[in-house]
Formats: sequence, C-alpha cells, structure tokens
Amino acid sequence: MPPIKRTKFKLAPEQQLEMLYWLKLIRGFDERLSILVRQGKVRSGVYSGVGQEAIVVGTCYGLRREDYICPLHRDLGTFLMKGVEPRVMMAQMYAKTTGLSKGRDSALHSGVPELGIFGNTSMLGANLPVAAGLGLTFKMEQSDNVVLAYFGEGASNTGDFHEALNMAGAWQVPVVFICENNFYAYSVPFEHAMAIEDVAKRAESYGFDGVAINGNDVLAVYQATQGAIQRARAGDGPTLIECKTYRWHGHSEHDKAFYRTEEELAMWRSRDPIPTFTTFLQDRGVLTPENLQEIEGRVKAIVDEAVTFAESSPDPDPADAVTDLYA
Ligand SMILES: Cc1ncc(C[n+]2csc(CCOP(=O)(O)OP(=O)(O)O)c2C)c(N)n1
Repeated sequence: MPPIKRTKFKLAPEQQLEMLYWLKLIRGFDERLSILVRQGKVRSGVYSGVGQEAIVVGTCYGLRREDYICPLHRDLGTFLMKGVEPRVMMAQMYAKTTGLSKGRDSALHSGVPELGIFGNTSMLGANLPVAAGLGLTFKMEQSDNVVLAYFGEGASNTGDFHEALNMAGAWQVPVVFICENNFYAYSVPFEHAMAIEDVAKRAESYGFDGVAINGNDVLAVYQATQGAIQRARAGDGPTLIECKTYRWHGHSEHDKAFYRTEEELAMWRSRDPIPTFTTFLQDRGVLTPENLQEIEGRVKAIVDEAVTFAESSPDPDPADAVTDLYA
C-alpha cells in the first residue's frame, strides 16, 4: 500500500466550542439516564458511553445529513449528533409514543433513514456487512456520501467483521470502520480474546489502511476521521480507525463491573476527554468562563426539557402493536 498523505483539518474557534457543547450534551444525557434507570423510570437497557464521548464527537462532527452511520449499542450520542432531537431520544428510552419507534422498542435499534441512521440489531458485528452494502450503494450511485460503521473490539472477533472488511476492501467502498476499543467486551478483557495489540492491524489483511489512535482526544479522532472521509469521498476506499478508550460504567447499568480494579478505573478517569479538551481550549483563549457557563446552562436546560417531555408523553396504545408491520 502506498503511504497515506495526512492532511491537517482546521477548526475555527466557534467549531471547537461547538465540539465542547456536544461532548457535554452527550455526557449530560448519559449521566441523567443512569440516574433515571436507578429511579426505575427508563424502560430501555442503558449502555452508558460515559468516558467514550470523544469518539462520537470526533467522528460525527461535520458529517452531512446524507452520510450514513451504523451505530453501536453504546453510541446514543451519534443519534443526537446526526440530528435526532434530545427530547425524542429521551422519549425513546422511556418507550413513549413520541420516541423514535413510537414505544415498540426502547433502545438504540431504531433507524432514521432520513437522517442517515441505520437501525442496528442486537447481534454484535451485524451492522458491519450492512455498512459495506451501504457503501456499495453509494459507490454504484456515484455519490460521494460516506458510511461510518461503529463496533467494539469484542465485535471485531466475529465473522461478520471479517466478512465486511474483506468485501469493503475488495469493492473499495466509502466506509470508515470505527473500532471503539474500551478493552472489555462485557467482562472479557481484551488480552483474553486477542493475541494482537491493535485491532487496527486487521485492516492490512483486507488491503486498506488501519490506524490506532487515542480515542479520548477529540481532536485526534476528528483528524483521523476527516482524513478517512476525505479519501472515501474521493473514491479511495475504506479505512479502519481504532480508538483506544475506556467505558467508565459497567457493560450496562445493571453490571457492577467487578472484573476490573478501582485503580484501573481511576487511571482512565484521569484521562477524561472533557476536562482535557476544556483545558486545551482555555489555554488557547478559545473558552472563557462565560462561554463555559453558557454551554453548561444550555446542556442542563436541554436535558431537563427532554426528561419533562418524555415523562409527559403518552404510553403506546396496545392496539398499535400491530400497526406499521411488514410482511
Ligand atoms: C454475536 C453476539 N455475541 C454476543 C452478544 C452478547 N453481547 C452483547 S454486547 C457484548 C459485548 C460487546 O463488547 P464490544 O463489542 O467490545 O463492545 P462494548 O460493549 O465494549 O462497547 C456481548 C458479548 C451479542 N449481542 N451478539
């Protein structure tokens, strides 16, 4: 493979502030959900993405509406960044009629084709061959849209992952494969299931570039993704980006995560992507105390309003369970 030319993508100060807003909104939304789960209010299983927000923001920032995402169960934030209103997302978690699937499902299985969101199933890795197929569609239509396909390092051990990467490489489709390597697949540590250090290495077998990056650095994620997207739009095929990160909560909110140590968690909490980026912006004079207060106030108001909306929305009528069915 010829070496990849790396371009530096510039972000204006207001775009950097917008990124901080998204990081904080996604964190705020997820944290509120954890509280609501403990209050018994949420009907959905909640797979918290707290600690991993830099991946969502760094990959989704700047996507077009027509671009497609194939999210992972932990990627609630990608729905928000792709244009789902926070109140609709909250109603989805409450399984209310005002949610994406009108109360038929309370999780992240809903697709929103008009916003370019593929509705994932529960099967790990099953979104990846679909992503390759979507990429093939874009290629056949000669459009320059791209697909972002998300998965965990656990999913990278499934057959679907290998089949998808193989075909994506053979067809040279515009897909960016984004591995969120948080080092645990449920309770299974990375090194128990893999003899290699970097999932990114697997791309080489399928004829395209793979890079491993710091997934807690929103700007590093943004730069790597933009480079991959630029190549994909130009017809230069897929890329695999492995973002090393950590999930602060258990696999889902009912998992106490006794399989890991307090020291390990503390070490990763010290690498929290949000204060790191906040300090970066403050040091450069981009973020003032007033900006920060405004962003935090806005986030709180949006999340509060989303909860009020979800709680005051009606439950589905059982008679509607058989509408919108396809045979
Ligand atoms: C094919 C398949 N095998 C097992 C499961 C059960 N399961 C759901 S999530 C999960 C762990 C996922 O780990 P990873 O892919 O690393 O993503 P993460 O949850 O860490 O973000 C498992 C084993 C499943 N849903 N599908």
